Amino acid sequence: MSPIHADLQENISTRTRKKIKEPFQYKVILLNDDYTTMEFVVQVLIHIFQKPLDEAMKIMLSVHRQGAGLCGIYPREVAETKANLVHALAREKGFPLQCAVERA
Ligand code: TYC
Repeated sequence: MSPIHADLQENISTRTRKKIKEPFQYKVILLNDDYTTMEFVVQVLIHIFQKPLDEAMKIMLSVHRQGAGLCGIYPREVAETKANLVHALAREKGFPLQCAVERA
């Protein structure tokens, strides 16, 4: 490759790199309520958010005490899918559990 060609090549790839924008990430936040059982929330954290049991318990208790808590940060479609899954599972069991998705 000639030096001029190498220069051009570098400029092009530099410009290309600069243009790449990372996709926004989204937080899934679990909200407290008075009716959903602690056990169900722990199961949701284990099975939908892939948390180990000890961490799932900590997050659940923190939501119970503070009113809300972070379950994870994901690309938008993943965050929305997880939130929809939480709502669908909770409704199936008759629980009012809610979670929110917001830009990180
Ligand atoms: N507050 C609920 C109870 O006392 C437990 C709970 C925790 C519910 C976290 C929702 O996101 C939640 N049974």
